[in-house]
Amino acid sequence: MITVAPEVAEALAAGQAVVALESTIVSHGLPRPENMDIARQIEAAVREGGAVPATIALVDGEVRVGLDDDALAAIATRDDVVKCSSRDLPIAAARGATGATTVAATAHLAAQAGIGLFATGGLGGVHREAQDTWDESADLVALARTRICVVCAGVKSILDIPATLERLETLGIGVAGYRTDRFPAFYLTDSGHSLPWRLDTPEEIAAVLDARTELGLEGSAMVIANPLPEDQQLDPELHERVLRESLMAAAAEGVVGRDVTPFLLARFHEGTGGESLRANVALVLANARLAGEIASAEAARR
Ligand code: PSU
Ligand code: MN
Repeated sequence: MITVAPEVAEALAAGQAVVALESTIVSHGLPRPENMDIARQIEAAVREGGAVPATIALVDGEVRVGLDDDALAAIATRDDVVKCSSRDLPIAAARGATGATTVAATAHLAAQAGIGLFATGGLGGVHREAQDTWDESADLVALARTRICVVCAGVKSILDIPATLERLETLGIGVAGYRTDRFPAFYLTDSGHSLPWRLDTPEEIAAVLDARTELGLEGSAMVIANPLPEDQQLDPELHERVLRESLMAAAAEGVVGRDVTPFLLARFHEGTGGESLRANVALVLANARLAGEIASAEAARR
């Protein structure tokens, strides 16, 4: 059920650098029609970092690791693309559905295919008011049991960030800042929370990943938090205002379950006059490039 694109399969067989990319950001996280071009830019950023990109999605029931132009276009433009977390994969696959994979589902499939690096925008996590709604992304538990290193700009700023950091700690998911000891907040450079570890080069991160394996801790994920430079972040006041409006709209419209995150991201893209989109693209491209560099550093150690 898993088809690996020839370029990706060859790179893996030769021990070369490969980076997995998720597809929910393309189908549900970015507005159309820009999403298609941005998806290509993300893949190009992985190549700039020295690795082969492998965007993962479900196309007509087939898991594809590495998408050709037609598959990418299907994910970016079709109206029947389902947002698939890990638990949705078997049902969607058996039914022949077309689905975009979240961080949880992508991390799982990447590890199955033997890919160790993964780049995304921001992880899912504990939602605000989760004490009432119990809304916590499956990304967290999936990362707790998956052999992967994820490069991201922290967790999405729509979430309860301190609660998410506590859950990452409980679940045994390693978190380190890239050239910072401050945890980023997706559109914002600094969430106001500090990190226990800071790593400064792709080589240093590759050494940590090797140590993880040697210590028998490779069964869980390592998160590399890569912040947007301050001059590229979303204006914090604009962020605060749009966030408050978006959360109120979600509550008023009764948005629940897997629709919550796409709803809030879409509100941001509308409510900030394109500013959140600009920041989102900038941070994903930076993460894709860094993941490519880490994958290269890892391949060089092999
Ligand atoms: N990062 C982005 N945009 C996105 C997402 C991440 O920059 O759209 C997606 C990822 O696929 C992530 C999902 O796994 O949002 C989280 O959704 P939920 O909160 O429903 O688990
Ligand atoms: Mn949820």
